Amino acid sequence: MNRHLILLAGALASAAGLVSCAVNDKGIANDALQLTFSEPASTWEECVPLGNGRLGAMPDGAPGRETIVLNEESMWSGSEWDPANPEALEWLPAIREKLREGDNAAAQALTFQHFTCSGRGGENPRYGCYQTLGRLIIEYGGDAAADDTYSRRLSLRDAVATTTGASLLREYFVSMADDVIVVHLVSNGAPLDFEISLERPQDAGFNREGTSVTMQGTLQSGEPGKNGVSYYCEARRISISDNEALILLGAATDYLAVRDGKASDLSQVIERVQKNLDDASSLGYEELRARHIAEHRKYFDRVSVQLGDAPAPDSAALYLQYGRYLFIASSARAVLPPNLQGIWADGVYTPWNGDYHMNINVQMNHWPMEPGNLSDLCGPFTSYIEDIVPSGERTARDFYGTGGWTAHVLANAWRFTAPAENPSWGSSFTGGAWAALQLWEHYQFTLDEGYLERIYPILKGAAEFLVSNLFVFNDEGWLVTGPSTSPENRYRTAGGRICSICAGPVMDTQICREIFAAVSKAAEVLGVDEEFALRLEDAAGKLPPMQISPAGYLQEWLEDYEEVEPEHRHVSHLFGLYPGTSLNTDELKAAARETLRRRGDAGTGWSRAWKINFWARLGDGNHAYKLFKSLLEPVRSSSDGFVSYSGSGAGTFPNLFCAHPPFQIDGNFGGSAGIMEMLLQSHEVRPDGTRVISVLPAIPDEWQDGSFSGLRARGGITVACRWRHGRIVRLKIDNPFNVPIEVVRNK
Ligand code: FUC
Repeated sequence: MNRHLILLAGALASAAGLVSCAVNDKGIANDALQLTFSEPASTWEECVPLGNGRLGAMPDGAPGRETIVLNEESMWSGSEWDPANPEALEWLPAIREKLREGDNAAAQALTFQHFTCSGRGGENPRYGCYQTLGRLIIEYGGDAAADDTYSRRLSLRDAVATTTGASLLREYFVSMADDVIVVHLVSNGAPLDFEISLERPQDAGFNREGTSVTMQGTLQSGEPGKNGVSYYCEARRISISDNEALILLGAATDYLAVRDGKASDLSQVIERVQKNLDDASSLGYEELRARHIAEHRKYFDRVSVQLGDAPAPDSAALYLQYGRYLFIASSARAVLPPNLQGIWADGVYTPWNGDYHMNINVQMNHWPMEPGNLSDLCGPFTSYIEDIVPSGERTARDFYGTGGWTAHVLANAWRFTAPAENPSWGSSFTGGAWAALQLWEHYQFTLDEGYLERIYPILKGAAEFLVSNLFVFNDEGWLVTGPSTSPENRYRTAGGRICSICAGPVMDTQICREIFAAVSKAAEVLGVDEEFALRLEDAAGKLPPMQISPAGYLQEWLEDYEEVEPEHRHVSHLFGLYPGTSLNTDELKAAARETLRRRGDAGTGWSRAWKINFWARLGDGNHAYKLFKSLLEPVRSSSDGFVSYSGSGAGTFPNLFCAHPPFQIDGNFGGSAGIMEMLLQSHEVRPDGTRVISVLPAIPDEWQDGSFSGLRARGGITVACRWRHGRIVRLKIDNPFNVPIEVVRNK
């Protein structure tokens, strides 16, 4: 067998292990909510993730020299800078004129030349990069080889990982209650013998004092003479008896002080970390563990799901719950929202800087939050968006000469909102409005008016920016965005030129329509801004119509251009199908179906995850399930790259992390949300305001039997359902606000 096949066989074996572990004769019982492995992790993507939102840890379970990859959510290099480019605003009218004339190639040339930020974007050292904190190394003495009794496990319900074998029992968790990383070691043979150390390839100084090891340093700010974020990390070794020991690790940074321009004092950070460690060590292991599990279960136990009775269907329940698990573990105590790798990065230079891409990724990271009954974890994303709005206002003013706020594609911990780098992808400016719509979802699910009041300025500012930037495109008076792109896709002009820049990409039009509608509705609920709402309604009436190509698909652009890559990973023009709601007629849904057929079922990890949601919204459970299986395609990383059946490397790593590739967490979240969307939908509202609660709208033939409870629907509603032989036998709808609803039982 050549190396490629050996690796592939290994990947399949692990994936099979994951699936079977989730099943017992009662379906997915709580004790089945785990990932199990019979060997130590040989790659990072086999390590299980633990986290409390702020701190992340991934132990490899190695017998002799164990490595635990560490993360702290605010390990960001770089610093804030003003990326204004005075040329941009000067050239904007000329670029728009070229777009109006239909000379997109000329508009593109001008945009590339003049309409991008100063100092580039993600390539600027000041843009920075999310970085791993480092590694905790545990070296075990004695005979440490993995034996027959070896196994590794992650319990999703406990948020505790375990390694057994070689006479050593190891447990690991990142305490949700006490904010430290905990490793517990028990030897049932010879007395414990181990050493701990910390590692980091750069910007780190190390110290060892008694039973503690420490690491501290300052990340590069990217600006000469200016300090970046400083961090402190300490690991303590606590001996309980000859056979039992504890390792406690704490870490923090001064990110907030640096970001907010306040005096930063690392000694305060150190004090905080040491207080956490003191408090945790005074508790004792059993109590630490019990407090952690109780805090985690407060979130995790709200939803239970069982799907079908064969191993493969149950992998969908496991995937759904794993998405919820990752969301809790990357949000609970967080200040920042999960980035492209959540809080589980293994490098100083993370892919795409580990930032917040705004043209699908950061929004997808939040899709499972509301339906998955984790609404109360909306804090990090809400405050992140609040924090970037002033920068987005400057971007609106400096680049477009308008009010409101906007964010383009790249966003980071330093409030970057400008059009970045290459306008072929960087010039899309609906990222901010899309993010605002995700916040609006929180209101729709919870009906929390206090929250709506808080986010109303964000919604309004996003709409204000767009409505002020629409320009009249043709004699019919269509109002369009531009210069813009249909995220990361390209088309051929009539003259055969390959272009990306255009006016009025369909996704932008849909986002305008949906943010305008959201703001009108929000203004009505809050009893404010009647006139502004009328202005938005008027503009919405002038947006271009959705156009269906003679070939039956929904057009991605105003013209029916030939696509350069018909199977492109982004399916931006179906924004209005999911997460949006404006593609809501039978005709548009039929066109969306044809669009999806042409796009195909492959793509990057997150692209497959998005397609599960699309097919669920189209009510096609079998196709949604096909996409889920394609998302689950086993992938293994090796020195040869990412190995998978289809050769694309996209799918799922042995630890169930989504493979873009490389690991990108958006696909986990999008896939988890997709399975929920197959079980329950609540986006439709009848003209009289009645909300449609659609139960089992898109389940595959394989899920003849199943149940779920705790899934949330818009309107503050919680639903539980059981079905047997393809028929609903129990349905419980908890509607505490007595929202007018129409329940559609699809089975
Ligand atoms: C978007 C996608 C890429 C990748 C990157 C982080 O730009 O088009 O596929 O996911 O974000």
